[in-house]
Amino acid sequence: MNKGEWERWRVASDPGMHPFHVHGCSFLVDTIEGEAAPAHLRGWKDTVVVDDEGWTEFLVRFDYTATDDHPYMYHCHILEHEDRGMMGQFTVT
Ligand SMILES: [Cu+2]
Repeated sequence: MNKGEWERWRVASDPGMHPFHVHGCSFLVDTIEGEAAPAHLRGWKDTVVVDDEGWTEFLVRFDYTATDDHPYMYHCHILEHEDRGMMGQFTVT
């Protein structure tokens, strides 16, 4: 991912509720299953709930470098889900 550039991320859910969290940024929820985000989900977020096999899209930008030695993470905030693999890392250059 390139520092200072906006990206549109789409996060989809399997059954269940998943509070999806990204490190190193705040983001703007744009759409939920193609519909404009409701008022209570607008504004800067670092976590968004995705559930019931739904999906959401948000706009994200990273203003700080994250290296292979110190990458950022994204993950579900439910510990059991993290432990089962709902977690990843990425760099910003
Ligand atoms: Cu989860």
